[in-house]
Amino acid sequence: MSSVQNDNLTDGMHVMVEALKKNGVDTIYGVVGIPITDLARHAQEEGIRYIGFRHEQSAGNAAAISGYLTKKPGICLTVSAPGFLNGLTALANATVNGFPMIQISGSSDRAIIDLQQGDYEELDQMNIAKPFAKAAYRINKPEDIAIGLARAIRAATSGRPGGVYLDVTTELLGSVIDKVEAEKTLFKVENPAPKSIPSSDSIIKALNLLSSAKKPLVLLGKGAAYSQADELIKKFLDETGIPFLPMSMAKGLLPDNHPQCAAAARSFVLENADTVMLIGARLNWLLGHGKGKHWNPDVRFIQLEIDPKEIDSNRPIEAPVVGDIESSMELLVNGLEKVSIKVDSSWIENIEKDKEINIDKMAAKLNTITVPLNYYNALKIVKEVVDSHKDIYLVNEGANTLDDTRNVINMYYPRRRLDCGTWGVMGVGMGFAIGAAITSNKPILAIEGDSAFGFSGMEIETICRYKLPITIVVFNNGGIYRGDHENLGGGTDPSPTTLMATARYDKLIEAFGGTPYNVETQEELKDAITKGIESLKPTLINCKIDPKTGTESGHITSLNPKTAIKN
Ligand code: OXT
Ligand code: ADP
Ligand code: MG
Repeated sequence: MSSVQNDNLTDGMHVMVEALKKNGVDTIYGVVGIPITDLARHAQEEGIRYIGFRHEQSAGNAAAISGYLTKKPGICLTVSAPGFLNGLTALANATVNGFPMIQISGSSDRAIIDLQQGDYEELDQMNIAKPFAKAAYRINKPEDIAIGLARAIRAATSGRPGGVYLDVTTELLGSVIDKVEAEKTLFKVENPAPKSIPSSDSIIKALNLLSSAKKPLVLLGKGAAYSQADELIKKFLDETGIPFLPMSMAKGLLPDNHPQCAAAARSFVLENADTVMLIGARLNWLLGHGKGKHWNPDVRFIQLEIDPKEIDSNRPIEAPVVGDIESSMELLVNGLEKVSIKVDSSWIENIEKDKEINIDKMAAKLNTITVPLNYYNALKIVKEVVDSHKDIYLVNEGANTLDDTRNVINMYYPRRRLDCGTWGVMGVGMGFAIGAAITSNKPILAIEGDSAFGFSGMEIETICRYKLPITIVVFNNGGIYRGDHENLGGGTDPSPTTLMATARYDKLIEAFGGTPYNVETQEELKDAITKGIESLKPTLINCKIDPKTGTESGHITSLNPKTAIKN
């Protein structure tokens, strides 16, 4: 190692590792190179697990999802300029989704960067990171490392969590400091995400509003899942009998087959609820901004939210409860004895009726056999396997592959469904799968569109290198949305949405010693997924799907400019 380390002296790199250890960081996800290779080596030497990726975006996604699952910031380590930029998409995605993560990036010589004199991998990284991160800091002196890390940890985890950028210059990593002096600077951050207790007035107002409702609905978002207030949320719903609708990543907070779950009557409950209590969910595009034809125009809102700026963002919120969800739920549960919340029996009955209609429609799709398979009859098999492996983590991305999987596959435990989230971003798949496997030590099933898989597919080498229990199913319909589009210009080039339907994605994992399957029938799919999951070994299943099934953009066709849709 090039760094200084003798009896009296140490350097920035060693101090950084000590500061990370002191704060309980047990894993770093990254890609090494100048100037952070020795930092990764030394972290490993000191017992921090280092997971090396093939691309920084996946390392960042792994860090972000580990942050979501643990409430501790996931750490991503990147090299300067291009490595930093590769990781930045994941950092931005973490910020948009509210996942706590810290991207620590090496950077080149400030003096040269500031005069734009053309340094190796020159880039003014901190200023570029600022608009994409919740906060951005640079550490310039070794004696500031512990403070810099503390600022990053607090910013990532307190309030609405998010991605934090931490710039460490080559000079800092190599700068020498007296060991005793360095030791004195180290500390563990005390209570990084303090409780935020809502006012008692806001709790009373929320409960009163609920008690005046006839057709109440609780909308659970991934903020509720993140808060880990699972028992309190369950108690509140059990005691009040209010139906609930989970957003995608909140599925499983209470089991999807819970009698109060209204997922299969989504439109009906949104159109008809007279009072909606949002728990850790934003009224953004995924909820039609809380207005328009999918909403009861007279609906009254309660919102449990940690960020006061989120309140009234799209619709006026009559009863904001600003605080952390755990504290808020505790007060709400305790307040239940003082109010009478009665859900109209006709509301429950009508939800049941709507659910039954949709469940019958769904059953018809699941039970129709086609050759080749389509999304639904393939997902019927995935559903059966998940139903007998309820604790599994499900990673999911694509368009039809995403939307159909979300609706068909029941989740049974909190924080088990990990997907494209707020941005609908492709490329999170392998990073999320790896981050979830490392964090949970449990089997992971990734259901991937063939396009979606391509964004992070090379990480199957990472999966094999670390021998992770990840089973990947590629729904290969030969395209982005569909595989049967023509080149409108009549030329021989494939259309913009076309991919190779004949591709054998299973062959890729063979190169790295994983287990390949190529399947075309329900029986083959069931056998392959079951064996993959139970083997606890890296497995990739290429599942042929009819290129003619699927719709443009999955369930969000309507977001395309109207004239452009060619289904
Ligand atoms: O109530 P009603 O009657 O309305 O019925 C609803 C439910 O009640 C009912 N339902 C059920 N019925 C019975 N049983 C059960 N269990 C049940 N559950 C629900 O079903 C209906 C419909 O329910 P749904 O879907 O919840 O309702 P709705 O109204 O659609 O919900 C609205 C939304 C917005 C909440 C929901 O649709 C949603 O969450 N959508 C997320 C969409 C999303 O994020 N999509 C990803 C982005 S698409 C696109 O951008 C893609 N790109 C471009 C690109 C991206 N994204 N990123 C980057 C970095 N570069 C480029 C690309 C390249 S996707 C994509 C790749 C696509 O190709 P692939 O090969 O990967 O994938 P394939 O499409 O498979 O080929
Ligand atoms: P979804 O996509 O599932 O609807 P969003 O990401 O849009 O969820 O919303 C999650 C919301 O939860 C964010 O506004 C975020 O500020 C909030 N949130 C996150 N963690 C907490 C918490 N511990 N307490 C209260 N609110 C939280
Ligand atoms: Mg596809």
